[in-house]
Parts: sequence; structure tokens; C-alpha cells
Amino acid sequence: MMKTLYSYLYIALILTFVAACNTSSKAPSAAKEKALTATATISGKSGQHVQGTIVLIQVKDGVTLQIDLTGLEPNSLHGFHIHEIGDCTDDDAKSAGGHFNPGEVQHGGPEDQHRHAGDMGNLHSDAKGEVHTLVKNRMVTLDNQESTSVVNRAIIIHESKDQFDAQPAGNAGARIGCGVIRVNY
Ligand SMILES: [Cu+2]
Ligand SMILES: [Zn+2]
Repeated sequence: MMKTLYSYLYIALILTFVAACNTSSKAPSAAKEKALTATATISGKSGQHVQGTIVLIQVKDGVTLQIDLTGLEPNSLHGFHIHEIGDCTDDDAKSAGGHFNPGEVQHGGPEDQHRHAGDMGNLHSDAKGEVHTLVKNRMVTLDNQESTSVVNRAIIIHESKDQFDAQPAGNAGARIGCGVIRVNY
């Protein structure tokens, strides 16, 4: 009887140590590594039914966007940009203003040296009309102290393909999806 009690106490003691070690080693590093992220919840505009989520993650050399959308036309290209104003209230999303362009340069494609900071090229929908992809934008940040911050701006999905050479905004057609970029706390 006594022997069993001792072995229980012994096990309890070990478990306490293990728990203590875990919390002391994990807690500080978890707090330090917590990435700065934001989310834009996309909803349909201009009578379309696009919806989904774009999670923005601050990385060393820009922002990575994790894009998950449904309700697009299958197998099609859709220009998408960060627009200046975080306001998706208009039915045609015109309330979001023009492309985010802190550098005051011409519109372009994602690989162009000179482009609007908000220009990110085209999204390619699959056979189900969905997009699940990662895109990196090296010209923006989630740091609200910087002039290139995209916090509280809008992401717009367009009806058609962005033709990078077409000025002033790629001629990508109607704004069919819109979401405001909100920081996750
Ligand atoms: Cu746009
Ligand atoms: Zn542009």
C-alpha cells in the first residue's frame, strides 16, 4: 500500500518537472516569434459571388499573401490589387479607390521593376473556380509606421485579366470581390 503511494508521488513529481520545463522553454520563444499578420475577408461585388480569405503575413522582405477563394469562373485569370482605401461598401467597390501607389509610378505586373505597390498580377482559378495559392509582394509592409503599409486598405479581385501594359490600371474590368485588410491581434 505504502509502496504504491510512493510510486504515485514519484510519478506526480516527474510530471510536474516535465510540465515546468515545457512552459519555461516554450512560453518566451512563442511570444517572440508571433508573426505580424492581417486578414482580408473577401466578399462578392458587382453582382458576383466570389468569397474567401486572404491572410497576409509579414516576412523579412515583404508580405506573403495566402489566398483562398471560391466562386470564380473556372479556369480563368483575374487581376488583383491592393487598393488605396479600405472601404468595400459600394456595390461595385469603387469606394476602395485606385491602386495603392505610394511611389506615384505607372501600373505594372508583379515582376516589373516599376509598378504600383498594390499590383500583384493575376490569380488563376482552377476547374472548380477556386484559387488556393501563395503570392509575395515585396513592395508593401504590415508595419503601420511605414508609408508602404497596407493595413486598413482593400484587396480587390477583378472580373478579367490584368494586362500589365494597359494604363492606368491594367484594364482588368469590374471589381468582383473586395475585402479590407485588418491586422490580427
Ligand atoms: Cu484592382
Ligand atoms: Zn496598378
